[in-house]
Amino acid sequence: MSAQGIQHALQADFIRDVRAGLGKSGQKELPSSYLYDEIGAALFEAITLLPEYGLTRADARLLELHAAELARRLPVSLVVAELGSGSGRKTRWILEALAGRRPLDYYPIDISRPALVKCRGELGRIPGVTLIEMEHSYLDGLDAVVAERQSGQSVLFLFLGSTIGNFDQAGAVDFLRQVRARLEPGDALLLGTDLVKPVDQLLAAYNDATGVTAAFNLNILARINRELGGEFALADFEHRAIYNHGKRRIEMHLRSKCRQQARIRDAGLTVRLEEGETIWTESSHKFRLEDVNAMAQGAGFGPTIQWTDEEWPFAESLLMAS
Ligand code: AVJ
Repeated sequence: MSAQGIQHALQADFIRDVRAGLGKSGQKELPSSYLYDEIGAALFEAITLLPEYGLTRADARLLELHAAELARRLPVSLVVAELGSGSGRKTRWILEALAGRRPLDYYPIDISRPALVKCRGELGRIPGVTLIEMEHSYLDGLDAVVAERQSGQSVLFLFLGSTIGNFDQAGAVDFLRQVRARLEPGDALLLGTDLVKPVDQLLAAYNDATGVTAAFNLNILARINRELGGEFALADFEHRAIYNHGKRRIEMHLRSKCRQQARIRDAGLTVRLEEGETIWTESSHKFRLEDVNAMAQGAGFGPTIQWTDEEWPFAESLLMAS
């Protein structure tokens, strides 16, 4: 598909998802993947620097600390592919440790072109690492990477930052199963998961004092205004992040401060909201180690090696396809 064709298809998906999520009665919702346009990605980068949000620092600490052991446990003939590369900063430790053994190809997979450009800026000049951008959805990207593997080569997939926590429980296992189906014995998935921790710590991380997370959340409406001719008045919404104890997840919402309606021209939709009604924009599940192991097993992975951070409970799990 041409670059323009891709843009067109992405726009059609956005319209379809906005119609489905905001056009229904009952709890309105938007898929959290739409939080990450170029502005949203920049706001998320700012979140990772906040003192209240320890998740990304814990992820990076673990990868730096255990990169050498990770390399020892994996075949020398290896390619690395990353799902949703983000800024790519914490991936550096892994690539340096692996390429110290033998040069390797690194495939960042992302549907966002600006994200891939940033990733090349961050990781494009590591000695022994050839970076090959994959402008694809996760599973299409996985297909493309395994199609290019040479015989005798293993693949390490990276799914870091607890992005798996955005899926609901069934969705997470289903996704991991689809990843597993593309792997062969000797391949592996390195999975980052944020762990259950005291609720006040979690609430602070998603209700930061500076208001960056609020801006990150509100940007999804601003994006609808920019890209779909929406007329949301952002001042009439407020950021809400709550902890759902039963489901062990943070839920992020946009709460309507008044009874209102907003037209979205390109979706042919007028959204009506009562005072206090919310649009649910993200779930961020928190895991216990046994949850991670159960997910891995349920998806058909073999033995798992785990590293955890004590300062900000977080786990890195190496799921082997055996
Ligand atoms: C990138 C999905 C892991 O769930 O903590 C940060 C996104 N949302 N603050 C998370 C996010 C609000 C983040 N993930």
